[in-house]
Amino acid sequence: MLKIWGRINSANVRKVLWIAEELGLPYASISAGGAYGINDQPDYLAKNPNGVVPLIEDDDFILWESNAIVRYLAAQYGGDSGLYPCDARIRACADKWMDWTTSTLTEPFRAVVRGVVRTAPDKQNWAEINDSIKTVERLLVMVDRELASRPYLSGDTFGMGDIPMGCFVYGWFEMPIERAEMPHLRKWYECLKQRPAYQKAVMTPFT
Ligand SMILES: N[C@@H](CCC(=O)N[C@@H](CS)C(=O)NCC(=O)O)C(=O)O
Repeated sequence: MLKIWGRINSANVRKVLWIAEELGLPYASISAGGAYGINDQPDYLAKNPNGVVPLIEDDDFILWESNAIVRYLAAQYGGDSGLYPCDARIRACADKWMDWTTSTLTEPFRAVVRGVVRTAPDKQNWAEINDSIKTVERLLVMVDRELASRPYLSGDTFGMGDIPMGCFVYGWFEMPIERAEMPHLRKWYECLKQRPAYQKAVMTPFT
């Protein structure tokens, strides 16, 4: 059975749980990282020398790097679901949003989560947090614009291109912060919230 290593409150782990749920794959979720540890142990490091989560074991196939895992599972088990688009151009656009989420959005987003959710209220530095919120907002405006002209980041139908951003957007809308109005982003998020796989894998306590 597919094994998914990683604490479920990590956005990168949520991506993998979500695609597994979308595909209806049976899997075992193994807590690791953060307070669970394990990811600094030799056995784990032998599988992922980066010492981070997520990691999957699909029989004897081991893979780390969350977007690569989402692509692999969608390609290997997606059949004609469209989760892994066949058309090279549609797939390239999905890839673009997946990689942009990781390369550009993740760091400023993490700064907001660290400041708001993972820092005790009496230690929070709102000047710094607000700077990070502004950076994230400036980036999300690009996503809002994209979603003005198409229903999904994967194109006309839901697909792997929606998965990384969908995991971050959950945190964005659930954190107790003031947010600029982004109607297309909000509409897309409301749409994702209707998906049983999103409810189960992503909409878990935001800690
Ligand atoms: N680029 C990697 C980043 C993985 C990463 O930074 N994972 C974080 C959690 S989101 C981690 O393992 N942090 C250490 C820990 O949780 O102990 C990926 O997308 O898989």
